[in-house]
Amino acid sequence: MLPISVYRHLGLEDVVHKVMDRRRLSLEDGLRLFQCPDLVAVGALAHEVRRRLHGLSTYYVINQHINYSNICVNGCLFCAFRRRKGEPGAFELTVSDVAAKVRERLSDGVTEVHIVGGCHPELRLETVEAMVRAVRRVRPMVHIKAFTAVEIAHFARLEGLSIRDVLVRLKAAGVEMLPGGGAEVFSPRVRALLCPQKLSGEGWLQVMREAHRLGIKSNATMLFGHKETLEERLEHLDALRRLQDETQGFVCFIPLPFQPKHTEVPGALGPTGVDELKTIAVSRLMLDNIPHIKAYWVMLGVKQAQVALYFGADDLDGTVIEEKIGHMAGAESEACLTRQTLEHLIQQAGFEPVERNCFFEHAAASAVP
Ligand code: V47
Repeated sequence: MLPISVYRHLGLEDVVHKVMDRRRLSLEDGLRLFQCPDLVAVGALAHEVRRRLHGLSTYYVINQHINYSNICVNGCLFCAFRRRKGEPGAFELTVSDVAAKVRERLSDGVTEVHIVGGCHPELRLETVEAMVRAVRRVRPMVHIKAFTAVEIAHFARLEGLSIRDVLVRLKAAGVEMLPGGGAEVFSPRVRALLCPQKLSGEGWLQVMREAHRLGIKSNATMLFGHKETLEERLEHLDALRRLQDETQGFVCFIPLPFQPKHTEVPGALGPTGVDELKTIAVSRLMLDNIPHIKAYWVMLGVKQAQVALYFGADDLDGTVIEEKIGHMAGAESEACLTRQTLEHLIQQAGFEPVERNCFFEHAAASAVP
């Protein structure tokens, strides 16, 4: 951390004392951090917390993303991935296509398969259950992280089932964890502007609450740098923090910088580099009960993700292999990274690479071949 006189000069001495005493920051504290002109001072404070929690360990995962379909009824303006059924570029994989994608990577040491799609108007729950079972058959020991809270609520509506029943069925099929997507920002104002058809913020939190109660851990995200205010970002973080107090079910938080290309958000450019780093740092400082912060290289770019390790992030995500959501929105990052590249990025930044599974257990200690 920088000398306390620096923080005194910036009017943040009380915030530093709260962080050092492990006291919770208020939304007002968060706003002062966001408004602080000294990025390095805010980053150094977040780095202090990151060092306290994880030392120099920096996590990565050998994973495979699979999108089973981009057909979606929601029409979110920030999403360049979605298509209507029959529109050029729309796709949907069959159960055997999904199995084939997993089979193609059998020699890669993948420990996590991450499966998400759109809110398809007809795809039945039994089909997605079959996809999960097929992944499990092809790769019995892999961890399956699948379906956002938005997809879960969509399956429930389509099938006339409760959220709980959908989660119970997917868990029985082999889903072990939910990814953090679909949260966007919870603000009803922003959702009315950008994704009025989508599950509400309250609905997203309720799905996660049910999942956590069933023993299904999850991640959480925040899409930032579009139409939201700093206050709305902080309210989003606070809502996650309050649910985490209740359930302890969130493993990792992922701030997702908005990629504007090919989207329909009027006038939005996406966050600047400084805003990305400050948002990661403020997230680390506000989310005192969520253990991990991910610098998702796909959306940040590999170089910025590496720098983010000094601004509160302790995870780089993984090999990914085939990413569509960010790249269809113009993300300029690589399509995939190798284990060697991830380890090099971490080591070159002065940290210690630790291969993890989706629960952040050391991968070597888990029973994955
Ligand atoms: O839900 C959509 C977001 C999410 C854009 O849980 C966009 O481990 C930026 O959630 N610009 C999907 N973001 C990605 C995601 C994720 C990724 C990696 C790991 C995990 C995890 C979760 O991407 C969507 C949406 O919030 N998104 N469009 C865009 N134009």
